Amino acid sequence: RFREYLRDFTRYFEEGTGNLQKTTTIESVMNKDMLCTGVVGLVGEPFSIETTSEYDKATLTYVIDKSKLGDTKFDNLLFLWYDEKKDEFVELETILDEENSTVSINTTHFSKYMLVDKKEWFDAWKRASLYFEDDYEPLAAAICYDCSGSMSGNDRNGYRKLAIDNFIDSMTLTDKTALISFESIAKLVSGFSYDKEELKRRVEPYNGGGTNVRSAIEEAVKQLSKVEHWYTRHIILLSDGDVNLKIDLSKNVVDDLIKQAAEKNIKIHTIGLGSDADNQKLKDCATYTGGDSFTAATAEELDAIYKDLSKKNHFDLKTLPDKDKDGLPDEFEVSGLVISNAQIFYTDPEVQDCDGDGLFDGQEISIDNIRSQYKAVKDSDGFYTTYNSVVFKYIADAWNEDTDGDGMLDGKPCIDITSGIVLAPTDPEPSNGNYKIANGYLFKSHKESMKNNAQTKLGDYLKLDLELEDFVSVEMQKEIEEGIEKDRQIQELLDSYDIWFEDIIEEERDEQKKALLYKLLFNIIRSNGSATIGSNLLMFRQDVAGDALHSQTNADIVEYISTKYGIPAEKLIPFYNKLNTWQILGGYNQFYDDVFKWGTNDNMYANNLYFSDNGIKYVLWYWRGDYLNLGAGSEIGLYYRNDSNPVQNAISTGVEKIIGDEHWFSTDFKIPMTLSLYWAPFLPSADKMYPLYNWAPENPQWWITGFDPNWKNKVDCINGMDWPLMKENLIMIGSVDLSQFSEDAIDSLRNYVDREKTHKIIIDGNTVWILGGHL
Ligand SMILES: [Ca+2]
Ligand SMILES: [Ca+2]
Ligand SMILES: [Ca+2]
Ligand SMILES: [Ca+2]
Repeated sequence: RFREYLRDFTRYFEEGTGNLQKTTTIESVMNKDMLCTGVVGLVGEPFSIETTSEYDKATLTYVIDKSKLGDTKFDNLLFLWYDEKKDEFVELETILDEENSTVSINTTHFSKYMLVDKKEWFDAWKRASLYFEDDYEPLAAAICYDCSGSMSGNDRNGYRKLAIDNFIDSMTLTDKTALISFESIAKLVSGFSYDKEELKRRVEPYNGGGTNVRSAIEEAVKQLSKVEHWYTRHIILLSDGDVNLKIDLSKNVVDDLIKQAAEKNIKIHTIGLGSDADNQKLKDCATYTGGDSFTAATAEELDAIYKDLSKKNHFDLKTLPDKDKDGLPDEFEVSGLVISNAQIFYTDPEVQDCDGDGLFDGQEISIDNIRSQYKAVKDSDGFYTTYNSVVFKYIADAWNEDTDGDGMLDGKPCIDITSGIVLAPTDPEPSNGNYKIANGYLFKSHKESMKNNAQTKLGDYLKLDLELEDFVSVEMQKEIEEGIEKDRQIQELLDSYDIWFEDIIEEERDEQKKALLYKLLFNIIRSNGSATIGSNLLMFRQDVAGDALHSQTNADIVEYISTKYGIPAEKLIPFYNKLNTWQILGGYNQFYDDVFKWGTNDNMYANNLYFSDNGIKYVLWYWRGDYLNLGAGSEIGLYYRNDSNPVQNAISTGVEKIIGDEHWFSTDFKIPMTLSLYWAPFLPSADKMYPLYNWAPENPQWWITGFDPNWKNKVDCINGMDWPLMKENLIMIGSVDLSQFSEDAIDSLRNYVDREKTHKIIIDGNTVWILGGHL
């Protein structure tokens, strides 16, 4: 739908202040930031530009390959930048140099920039402006508030400000308000504005002077005469005194000023405050112009009156018929929803969630933050025409379940239908691709791999399938034989000599034996057989496919014994609680990490996620690395401590005194967890992630692990090179279902993650996703 991308663009900067060349990064956000990618009339790729330098001004220049411009005329190239705060693409003064084929802008800040074909861009806004003018009636309200001396008695406690502030807050984004204060004279406090904060800041009622109502209405009529024709126009007049207008409807007397207001379709709403207000005149003004009139005995009543006025007069798009209750009025779904990049979406008024991604249409294209958009377009005669349209806020594509194509669905977690395994979290940024890796997206590859490789069941223990030759070399065998021969000779020697000689010979023999033993141990550790020894010590078992080794729960142990020895599982239940792996008994502390660090030659990464639930502290302790005999692996463990339990507290404190760091207990309940590990070198040329394992055990876990003994020390020859198995290149994806915990517990985890920036975590509902590696 968009023109061919002009990938051959080159870009450069002319220096501002500071060395911008070196400190600035330019990244294409094509097909990553979908709002920028979808800009109507886009030429080439949109770029995100960031710098760590301070500068006053920089020039951004594109060198254009004219042969690739297609239908776009060079003269029609226009720079836009994306104002994220206002959700608006802003046209920039673009310097065209056709001779040198460059297009430049001067800028004082960096952001997202792109080139568009000016004609296409403005034509799109012309089209967009056609939709709303008939139906859409935002409100323009001129608030005239009395600041005469008598107000000091009538509004001692500042109710005027409260009521006006609340009125301003109730404005929809397309409404606008002007502020006029008056006493003996009227003062324009603010012309029409959308800026609620600025308007509220300016509302500062005071008390002093007379009550010149006429001057206030004059100013209000003047201001309202200037607003665009599609606005409904209102004056909200508050006064506590005389009304210096000639009006008496009972005698058909109407002041010219009020007639003028009525002719301009301005409704005057009036509020008479206190006993001295000229309520009859105020009422006549309102009646003549079609407004409402109120009386307030005390200022306390003002807030309710302003609220009433607001409710009655704000044109609220949300009140239009919405058959499918998806948040979008039917007529907009049919006539089109314009977003800030000038794209127009059409959705089905009878279907809430057109693409079935868990987000209603109105959550993808939102009415909540709509705003007015004006584009002044110069025609060929040099005249400007203003086009107005209402812009909806784009969150994601209502017709695409994965808007940015990163594997995470717009509005719900991705779950495998047949197995029920959770494959990816809800996209935290549905229109901005996240976690790019190996020429693709992490979760896109992960989902594929999970579908093809996920293991759910444990199989057998790893068996030693090695001959002695596998870890004892020919030379060593010779040495051992020689050692035995030497032993025999030494024994003979001992037999024939005096006893005092024995110690020296004994020592010599020990040294030789010791050296041999070390050599043997070293070779065992380096051999494939060592994984068997390590995994059996830890009571690990292989998954059914033999992809990797995993820890088991006592439920797994019962299942294993029952199947292997034909004992019904029920009979094993009495022993169930006794069938614990030592990891359950041991708890966890920093000491294990230190051992791992040693076992991996520091090629490991560990981190802790803390949270608490009902006074009990929890930690998710996770780890990944290349562990010497088990190979590349990762773990997530759930531990807890209850410091109010005296026994636990004594144990923790005791252990902590010895190791100088925290000690935790393994939990006695289990929860659903998955764990996957990949290898992906940090290289631009890397085109895929290599799966080590995808482990989604059907039994819930308190501790999930996976080690692949085939991946250790070094990755053999990929792309014709040997790659070291660095922890950075090990990509971990774990999911832990915390549904068992309270909302507060998940909130405390969220707070912890927000504070600690060292984690790569996605909290999706009750599931926490733990990621690791160069992401
Ligand atoms: Ca609807
Ligand atoms: Ca949807
Ligand atoms: Ca969608
Ligand atoms: Ca996505």
